[in-house]
Amino acid sequence: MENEVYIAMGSNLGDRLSNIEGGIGEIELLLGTRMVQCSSMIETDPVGPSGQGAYLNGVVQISTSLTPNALLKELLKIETDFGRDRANEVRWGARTLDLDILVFGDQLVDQPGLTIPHPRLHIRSFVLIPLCEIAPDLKIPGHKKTPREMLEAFES
Ligand code: A4P
Ligand code: MG
Repeated sequence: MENEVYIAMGSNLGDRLSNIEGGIGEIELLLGTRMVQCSSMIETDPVGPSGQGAYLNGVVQISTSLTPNALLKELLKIETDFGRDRANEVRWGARTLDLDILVFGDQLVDQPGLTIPHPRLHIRSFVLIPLCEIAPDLKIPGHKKTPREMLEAFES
């Protein structure tokens, strides 16, 4: 069985665009997975500790037969391939590549290392702007609002 999955991408260290494009290339190669849509990559002000550079952010939609846990494992591996060093990071600090699962079909996941839908997606404009570009009317499990409505609420 295949699921439609949305992944948020972010980078603010190193060659940001090549980190993100490289990440997309690796996601496309995952077993049982195909790319459906890619948003534009937008430059955003950092949210979190000061002193870090601007981010490039975007969202991709894939269709995959992987399970949520198997996909997370692969995404963590791809982040590491692109130089992510979690051992020396501060929370919400600078990173070469961040891959967060936003939505996984109609599934709700709440485990120690994995929460889906992503718990902060509705308060992050750097996620909502690119998500709205490719899926403004997406039905998000556990949420009443669509991405478009979430962004409107955020902007008002
Ligand atoms: N994890 C749990 N749920 C998920 C999920 N749905 N997708 C676990 C991916 N991972 C998930 O990840 C820590 C652990 O979360 C993982 O090992 C996994 O087991 P992380 O990447 O270190 O956490 P994070 O991404 O730094 O934090 P989080 O909580 O996702 O917050 P944000 O909101 O993504 O903050 N400013 C701008 N402009 N653009 C950004 O992209 N990103 C952050 C990160 C801060 N400021 C930013 C940006
Ligand atoms: Mg992350």
